[in-house]
Amino acid sequence: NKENSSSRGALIVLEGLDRCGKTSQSSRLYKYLDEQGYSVESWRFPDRNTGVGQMISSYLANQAHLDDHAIHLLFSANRWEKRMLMEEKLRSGTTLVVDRYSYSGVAFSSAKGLDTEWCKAPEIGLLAPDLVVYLDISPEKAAERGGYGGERYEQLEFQKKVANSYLTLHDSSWKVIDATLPVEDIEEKLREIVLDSMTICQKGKPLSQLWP
Ligand code: NYM
Repeated sequence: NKENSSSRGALIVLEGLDRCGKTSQSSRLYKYLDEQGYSVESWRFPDRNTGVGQMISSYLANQAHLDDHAIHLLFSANRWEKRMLMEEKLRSGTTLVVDRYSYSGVAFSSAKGLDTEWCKAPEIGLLAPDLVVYLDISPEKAAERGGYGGERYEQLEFQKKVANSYLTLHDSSWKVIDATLPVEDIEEKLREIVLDSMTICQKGKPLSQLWP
């Protein structure tokens, strides 16, 4: 463990369209950091293991039908139920690599036509990421990747709307990586920016809250 007890871990978030490669990059990154001896955990949202997560999961599988606002609030609640643990982990020096976070929440719900500010409101007070990495791919290219699974939202026309919603959320602090690069190139770029962010956190960067 390369970190000392007084330094905190970093909250690293990966975002992007469905099939942008987030999940495999998250696990590669986790594996690398773990092998390097860092205290690190791999998280994802939705976290389907909780009670709320199971409701979300059946919604995504089209087994449950919910009002757009109601499912939005469930996705947010799913983050809130993990907030305390998230803060404990970070303060105790563990870096969290998180596959999707509040930005997915806002991007997917506002793509359905919900008001962006309304979508952002329930996220207020959740921990702000130290780093947001957006794996950038066009909806068309993403759709070519062996097709989508059968879950709700996994359709080209909808993903185009999600891509536009993400654009409105980007700010200058986001790091954008071309998701069509070879997997190893993406991995290398990701490692570099993540290690930078972890160093800044170790040096005492305070935790902050959404929306900054
Ligand atoms: N999703 C994910 C949302 O609509 N809102 C959220 O807050 C989050 C975290 O769930 N299509 C959507 C995006 C995905 C779907 O995510 C399932 P994954 O990463 O495929 O398990």
